[in-house]
Amino acid sequence: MTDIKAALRAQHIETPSWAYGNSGTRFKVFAQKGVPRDPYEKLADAAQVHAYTGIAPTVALHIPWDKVDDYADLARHARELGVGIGAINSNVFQDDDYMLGSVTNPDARVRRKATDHLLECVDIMDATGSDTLKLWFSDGINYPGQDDIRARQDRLAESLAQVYDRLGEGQRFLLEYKLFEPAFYATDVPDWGTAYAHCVKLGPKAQVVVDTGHHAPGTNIEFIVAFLLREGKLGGFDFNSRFYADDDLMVGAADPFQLFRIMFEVVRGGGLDPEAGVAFMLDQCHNIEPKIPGQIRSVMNVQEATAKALLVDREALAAAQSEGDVLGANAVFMDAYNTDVRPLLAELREESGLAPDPMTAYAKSGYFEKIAAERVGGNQAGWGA
Ligand code: LRH
Ligand code: MN
Repeated sequence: MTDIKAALRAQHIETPSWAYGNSGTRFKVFAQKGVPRDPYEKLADAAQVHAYTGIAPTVALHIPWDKVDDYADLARHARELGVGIGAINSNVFQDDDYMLGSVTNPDARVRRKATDHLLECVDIMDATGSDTLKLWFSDGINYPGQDDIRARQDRLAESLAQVYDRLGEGQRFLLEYKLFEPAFYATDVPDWGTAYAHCVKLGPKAQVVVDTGHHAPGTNIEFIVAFLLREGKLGGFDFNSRFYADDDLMVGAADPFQLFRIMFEVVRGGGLDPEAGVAFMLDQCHNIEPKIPGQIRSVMNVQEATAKALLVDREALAAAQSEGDVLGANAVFMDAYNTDVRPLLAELREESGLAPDPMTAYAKSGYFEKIAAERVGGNQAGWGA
């Protein structure tokens, strides 16, 4: 049990700055009380999640949603709050110039503009001490014939190579894939295979990020995780859950068993070891639920799935698998999944000087009432879409 506790204590989940801002769908973005007005307030809210869970010490930024005059000062503010700046997310999906694509756009001027933004994000990594750039491209086409699918891959590869060459010592980028939306016929980085192929061509500083909401229904995501880990190309996760498309709901909320299966392949593949360098990031939107408790619950969902994955009796599983004992092997797997790990995690938190139940402790803290009273006026943060 000590190893399991040690692994759980070392767990590191990164929360996204944009989860603390207003978000919604094309139909409506519902504003909520106490929402941050700037990246400094977003970091303060993220620090609450770390304060009560103990395992969320970094915050991913999104540029320009988190644009500030002095990024080094923002990083200093984060340190004062007891958190750090995590992945820097580029944004080449909200400018009118990118209607027909960003780095894949037929127009070289637009491609230059997009690539320059990606390079600016590396400058921000230098200023904040972040070692990870996360690249997601909304690029794609809506109608057959609209553009040359092959030529767009050439343009993508050219831009990625420029960014790759700009990366400094200890820096890397994670390429994110997504099946569709906002493009509805062909997306230029639609699946793990396309992302993997580009990353293999570029080199060791390029890895793949698995956003759990970006697959076709029925996709076996844990297979992709096992494969990428084996290849040393699993750079990280954008955790969320969904019932239909890219719903960005709380991770584990829609399918906790899938999250367990994913975390089992992470554990089995050595991905939980800090030196494996797998970034466990949340990428979610709390459209109707309170933001900070939503993040706390999400961190706890990953922690519970991880604890169950660590409880799988690997020896018994391997024995049953080698004997071809199908039901026996499945039973070993399900025993772990059906184990209630909440007492173990409550004990772990108390041993780390934390309250056993982060949700109750945060609710009792009065922090929400404080920010709801203080944060009046100004522009609430959002996607700026
Ligand atoms: C795209 C995505 C990407 C982010 C955005 C907030 O759907 O998953 O990771 O840039 O959400
Ligand atoms: Mn994502």
